Amino acid sequence: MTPTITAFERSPDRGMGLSRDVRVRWALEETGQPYDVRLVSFAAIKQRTHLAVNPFGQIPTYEEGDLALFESGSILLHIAEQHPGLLSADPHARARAITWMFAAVGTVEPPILDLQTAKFIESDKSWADERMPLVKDRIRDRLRQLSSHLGDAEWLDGAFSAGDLMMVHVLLRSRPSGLLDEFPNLSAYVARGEARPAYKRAFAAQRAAFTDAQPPGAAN
Ligand SMILES: N[C@@H](CCC(=O)N[C@@H](CS)C(=O)NCC(=O)O)C(=O)O
Repeated sequence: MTPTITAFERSPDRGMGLSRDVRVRWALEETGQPYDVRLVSFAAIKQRTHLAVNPFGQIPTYEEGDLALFESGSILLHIAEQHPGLLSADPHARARAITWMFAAVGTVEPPILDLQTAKFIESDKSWADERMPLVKDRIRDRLRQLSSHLGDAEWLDGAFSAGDLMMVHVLLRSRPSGLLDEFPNLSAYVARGEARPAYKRAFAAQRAAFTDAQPPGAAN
């Protein structure tokens, strides 16, 4: 059965590929699965129909028959477990890839999200400027640790996996700040992810949804 995912009809990232439906689209593309997209507004995700699928009123969601999931990590794991391509058949390699998925969302993503909170929600506070270097340094700490682990390797643990997919997408969110560029091996790692045909298809699909939603000229 073809799954249906949700994505913003007008993504706040203006089609830059940062919204979390992209990681789900990417996983579906890597595993060669067709999918449908239900484009939703910010208002719609706070309403009862969407809250029945995601109680936190967020995208992405994933519906497949009578299965309804939320949380991009859980959705990715479900896709990777159902279809070959993102998790090794070797139980240990598989467990390590899942560990990297958790590391991406649980350890690397939080400080990156904190920077967005600092920029977009707290910037008018009297203490905002003072806090900013601390926020950025917390990201640097994680990037430095990840950079040191990755070294010259192509992917985090052998072949490309669901762990790399999640990590690359999480790291993409740190690029606009310039912090990713401070770690050339991580920049190159992200670029390798972006160069994958499946990523390109996922990115293009998300961007098309954004561009289609804009009045002519508005996306420039
Ligand atoms: N931990 C969740 C986070 C989901 C999330 O924050 N989604 C954003 C879009 S990328 C959203 O829906 N934001 C709207 C809101 O939180 O009101 C996941 O990984 O799926």
